[in-house]
Amino acid sequence: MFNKITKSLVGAVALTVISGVASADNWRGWNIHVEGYPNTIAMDRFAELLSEKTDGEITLQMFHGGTLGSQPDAVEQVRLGGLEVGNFNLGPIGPIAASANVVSLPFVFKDVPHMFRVLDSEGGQAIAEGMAEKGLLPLAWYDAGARSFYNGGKPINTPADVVGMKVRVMNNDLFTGMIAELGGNPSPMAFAEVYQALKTGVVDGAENNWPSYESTGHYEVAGYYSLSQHLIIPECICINTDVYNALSPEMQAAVTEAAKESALMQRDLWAEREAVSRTAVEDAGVVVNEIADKAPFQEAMAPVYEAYFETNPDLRPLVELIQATE
Ligand code: BDP
Repeated sequence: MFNKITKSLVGAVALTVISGVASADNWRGWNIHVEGYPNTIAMDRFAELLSEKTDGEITLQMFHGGTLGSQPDAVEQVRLGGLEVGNFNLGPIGPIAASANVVSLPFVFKDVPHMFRVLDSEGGQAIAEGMAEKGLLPLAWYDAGARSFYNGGKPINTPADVVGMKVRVMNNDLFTGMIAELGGNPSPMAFAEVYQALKTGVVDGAENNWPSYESTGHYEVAGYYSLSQHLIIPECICINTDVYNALSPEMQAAVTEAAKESALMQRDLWAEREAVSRTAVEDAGVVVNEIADKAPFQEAMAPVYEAYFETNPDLRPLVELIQATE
């Protein structure tokens, strides 16, 4: 009996080796958002699809709510292979991959559909290649809407309203430059710290899209939301480049397919959540204002673009390509 079992076990192991079936890969994934947020739901779906499409050969355990650390730290973790995947905003990736930084130039995209048209074109290809070279291969793009300013004191209508204001930004020189050119005091800070900083007056304001403004509770402590829509930055499901390259072509296709399906789901959920979040904060008493003339904000960004081109002269054509994309 024992012998029989041993024999069949040996046989099974031999078969596994012959057919090249590796033992399951257990991946770990990072996400900053809370339960119920579109990205959280879509990353969980990505994990399910990964198992389904790889017949369980790849499994992904998601860690939501930034429990595995801040976004800049997690970006490094995925690059170095400490984590396999993450849902990242391209803002904090720009300082690492210069081509990915084009999407963080203020007002570079006309609107979200324009951003996706660029990402689906050779522009997106160039951005993706630049990221993959730095160890972060984007499998698919998520929507993160447009970011606008909010603060606790008054509506913002002109750059003069930003003068002297302490504004939290994500870690990226383009964002500190953006606030400085408007006359404000930029304060780069981890996402998790912003609520307390707004509440205690360490900063006067911040900037984000509707869903994050709402899900973080920032609207409770910064009740003026001014529709500047100065940044439209995509997000990725990013994978460590070496992990991806080590997969068989079939596995690579399965992983990419899972990511793309997750992204389609995320974009639908995003559209719904933007409206729901806006209504929720307005019902809670947030004062929302349109900015009648955004031109002064756009014009103030000229030095930010100049500084970017000075450091990255070779990326001028990519920016021009974006601007020329209909
Ligand atoms: C949210 C992004 C998230 C960023 C956050 C921030 O989805 O990745 O960490 O903004 O402002 O919109 O830090």
